[in-house]
Amino acid sequence: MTHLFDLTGKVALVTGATHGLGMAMAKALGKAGATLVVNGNTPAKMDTALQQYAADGIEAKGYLFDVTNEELAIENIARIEQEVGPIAILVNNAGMIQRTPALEMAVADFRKVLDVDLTGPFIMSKTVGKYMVERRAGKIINICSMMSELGRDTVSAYAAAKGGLKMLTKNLATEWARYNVQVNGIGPGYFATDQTAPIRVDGHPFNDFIIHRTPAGRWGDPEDLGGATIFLASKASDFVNGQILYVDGGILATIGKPSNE
Ligand code: GCO
Ligand code: CA
Repeated sequence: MTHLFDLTGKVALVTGATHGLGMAMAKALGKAGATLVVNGNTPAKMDTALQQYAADGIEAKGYLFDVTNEELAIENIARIEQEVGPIAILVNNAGMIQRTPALEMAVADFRKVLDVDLTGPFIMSKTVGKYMVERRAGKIINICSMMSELGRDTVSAYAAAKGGLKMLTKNLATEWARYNVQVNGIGPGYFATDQTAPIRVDGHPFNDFIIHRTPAGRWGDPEDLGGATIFLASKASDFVNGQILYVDGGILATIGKPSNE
């Protein structure tokens, strides 16, 4: 059975993989045998990241470019295809969040979040998808969020973008399933990363709230995403199309419980 999950020889490109969930998912793919290509947008972060991959026994190649710039995406994808090999797996992970109440949110900031979290994945999927459709083979994994399903104070742009990314996933799955390209998503619950560091500090009311609100009773460890990532990147999911696999410790399964229980 294990050959179903074997990624040996497959080129996997993970965007925003210089840290956090992107790095954890990329490492899981690397450990399953994939040849890793790491995208980032900050030169200093890339150097450290490649050392961290190497320390884990994973040889990764880094490509620095902004996923919201179509011209750069086209150019860099062509280079990766030439220099590393045909991209078999694309993980659209690069993203950003801004926590501001809607009434105070500048429209320019709203647009920026939409650009990074939704238009970026579209640009990358379109660019890599062109090669995948031609080859009649490919796996695209869009990193969604609890905010693909739920709202919360201060994250209007992020929720709009992640809800949109869920529907982009279903739409691309619809268009490309006939070409043997599977487009699916992962919806992480609340994970211990840099992104959540400001709301995770001990004593912060949100920290206690999340632990209480999550049936598993804890923040996710980035390594908890490895299995879902390998599944959606491998032969095991060849007839799975347009699904969002929520890895959330049970958050979406429940309405929650009173705060004193
Ligand atoms: C927030 C968090 C979330 C998480 C994650 C939840 O402020 O609510 O940062 O947005 O990062 O995406 O699934
Ligand atoms: Ca991040």
